[in-house]
Amino acid sequence: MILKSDDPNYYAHFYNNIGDDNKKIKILDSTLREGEQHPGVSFTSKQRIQIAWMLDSFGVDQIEISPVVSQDHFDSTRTIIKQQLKADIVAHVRAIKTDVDRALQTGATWVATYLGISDIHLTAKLKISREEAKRRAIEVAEYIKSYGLKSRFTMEDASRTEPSFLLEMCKEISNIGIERISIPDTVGIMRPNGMYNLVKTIHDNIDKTKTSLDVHCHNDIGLALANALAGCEAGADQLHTTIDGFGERTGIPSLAEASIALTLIYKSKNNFRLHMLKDLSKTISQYTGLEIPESKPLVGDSAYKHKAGTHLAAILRNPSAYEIIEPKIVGNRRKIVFGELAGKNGAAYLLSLLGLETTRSEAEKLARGLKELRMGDVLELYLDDRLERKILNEETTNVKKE
Ligand code: HCA
Ligand code: CU
Repeated sequence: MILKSDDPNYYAHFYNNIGDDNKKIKILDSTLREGEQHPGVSFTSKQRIQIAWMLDSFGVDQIEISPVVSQDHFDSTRTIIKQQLKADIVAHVRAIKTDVDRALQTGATWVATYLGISDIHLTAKLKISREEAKRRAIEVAEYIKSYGLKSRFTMEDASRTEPSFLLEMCKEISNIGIERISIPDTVGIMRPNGMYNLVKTIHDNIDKTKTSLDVHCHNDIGLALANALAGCEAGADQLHTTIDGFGERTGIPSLAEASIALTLIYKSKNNFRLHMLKDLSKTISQYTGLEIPESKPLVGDSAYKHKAGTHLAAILRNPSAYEIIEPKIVGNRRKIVFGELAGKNGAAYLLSLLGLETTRSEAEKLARGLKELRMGDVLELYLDDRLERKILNEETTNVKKE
């Protein structure tokens, strides 16, 4: 257990009910499949291979890619499988035999098939009955097993599927020996407690020695990660992410947020190379041309920027006052902003960086001057290692007594 005196986050962990015995929750990253479904995103084959290497080196458990989108995707999948990465490469296809055949041709050992089973998907998309959907699912699942492949079956639109039909489908698929079932909230309509109930019902009713559960939650109301984590609390042991959360519409949880949530506030055991997170995010932004919002948690440029005078005063003594995890852990950097909100402590620190000692009234004068400039933020500074040492060792923020 974490020692109270050492850890400023101690009481938060106490409320979060964190012990040392928390189960491992795995991550499947779907940047190469769901991520490419984001409007405007299309990777080159080279980029896909590089992303797969990076994700593998980061330490995700599974990497998902669709080999059926185009010949180019097929070739990328085949090449990625040939790299013999540590992560499982999951070929994601429709629940159709010909798609499974195509996955087989890539050399895949893991295949995920998906089938929309809510009434709206059955009528508006597939134009088949529930009975036909069940027949198709069983046929494809048995087909996959006949090749000795490991596989996942996705109950697409699970959150809007009639509960007894959903359960019946899950039981059938589990009995065939399919290793994983994905329970997606395809349209992002769940609240955390609802996702918990949905996953718990399935988890309580399937043979857990045969089948484990994935959760795949969409972010249409901004609850994707909260819902995915609730699903894991209810019994799922793997959640889906993409780098920066790209995906259909508003996407799914971001790898950075999910991996830090699991590590920091779920204490799920893993070997993630968290320091790669900022670079992963930068690489994806470069490849997609989509900018990472400043305020993006953990990897955004303002995730570790401190501005208000009261915050600066505390940060300059001990960054834990306003940071739950150090920026270098996720490969990001701490910045301080001097301007109209800097206050006398910020002003005194600014002067101390220039080698000037300040009295209280001088510091107050400078703080007032910064306000009267009416220029908002005047200066931003990275607190690199050298400056951080200055904060922590030299008490530079102490204003001289007059
Ligand atoms: C899709 C649907 C899917 C599948 C999720 C999964 C969803 O775009 O093919 O296979 O776990 O959100 O339901 O992404
Ligand atoms: Cu999805």
